[in-house]
Amino acid sequence: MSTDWDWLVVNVNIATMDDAGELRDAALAVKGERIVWMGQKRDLPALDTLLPVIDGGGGWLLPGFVDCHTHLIYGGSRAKEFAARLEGASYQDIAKAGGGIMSTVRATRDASEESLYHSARARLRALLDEGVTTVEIKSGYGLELESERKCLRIARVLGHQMPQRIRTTFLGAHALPAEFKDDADAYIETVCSEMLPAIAREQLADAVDAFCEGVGFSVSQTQRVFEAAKAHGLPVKLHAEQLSNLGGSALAARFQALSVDHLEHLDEAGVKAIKDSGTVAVLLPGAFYFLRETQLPPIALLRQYQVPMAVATDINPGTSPLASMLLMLNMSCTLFRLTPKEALLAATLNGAKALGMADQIGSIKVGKQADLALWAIDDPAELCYQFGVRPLQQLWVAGREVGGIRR
Ligand code: DI6
Ligand code: FE
Repeated sequence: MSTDWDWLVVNVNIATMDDAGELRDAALAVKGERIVWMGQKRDLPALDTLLPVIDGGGGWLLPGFVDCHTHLIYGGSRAKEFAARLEGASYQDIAKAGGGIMSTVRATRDASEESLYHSARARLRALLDEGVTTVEIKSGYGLELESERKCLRIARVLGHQMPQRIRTTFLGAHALPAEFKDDADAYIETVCSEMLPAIAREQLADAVDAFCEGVGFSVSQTQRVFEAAKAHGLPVKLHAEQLSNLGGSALAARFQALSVDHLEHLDEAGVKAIKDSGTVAVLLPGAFYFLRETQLPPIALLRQYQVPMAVATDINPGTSPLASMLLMLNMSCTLFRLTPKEALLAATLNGAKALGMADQIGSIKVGKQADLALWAIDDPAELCYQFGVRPLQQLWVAGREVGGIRR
């Protein structure tokens, strides 16, 4: 066996999140951006003493977490709306009165690029401190071309400036802007024939999403957005079945959507529809918790039909102002009753699937990108079980060290 690698971690256990399962007292070698060797420590060839060797301290190595659903670029705050909800107003009431998403749209349109950049950067940093190495960022608080473009460009800049991998999603069909009041079809036409083509031309989006909901857009409006996305060669995702069941998931399945997200009101027919399309079910326990929903997503059916489940933060100012993947792991177990194993798979490999990146990231496997988190824990379930401590020792993206408390 050759020793053609740049660095090595030893004295570590590995939760691969792949067919190899868990390896104890293992070692892992990286060359450049990739994992090139992994196995039992006793199988390691004699070491070149000049090689940098990292002592894992008997902890656990996991893939970096993938946060596959965020809206983390936005202006303003919705703390006042939070207070109003505590006095009895509902999320839908506030939206109907012009607050909710629309208040964030006004704040985002008015915000300078610099302030949007810095507030988003702080949220990304918080994720980095918890071992998140890939983040999806949606637009959807601009709702007109210039502002949508502004947010997506900032996301691209963050992808260059911050250590994480960033994937962008165009969510022009997030809400109906005031300029199109009572004419959602006309707005969808603008999304499809003006905004999406410009954004695709500038390569500002890696995917296209929509909010298919009573307070969002209908199934047929969503279909038009998906057709436009397809015409531009962009994969689709969907906010579906969050507050009611409109059947958006079945439509998404017909378009081979990467994911359908939220899903509290998904029924068995919807689960059957997505089971064969390779579509990931993205669970967002932060929004469920923050809106104090009572309808649980159909976890037992998703298990029964073997639909891959991912978990993400949904970071946004209205329904999930919670920039913590560890909190989502905890809530996906306490609120949705996922097992810790399911939750960890949901935050790694299945998150990568929901972004169409599972061939490169999301599990620890020879040939994949070395996006790795070293945790000072005795059992991976600790990452789901406790909250408030962050036992992240070291973090790497593409083989480069980018975080952890050992630095
Ligand atoms: N569903 C959500 O939970 C967020 N967007 C969406 O489509 C809420 C966005 C907000 O309230 O600002
Ligand atoms: Fe969302």
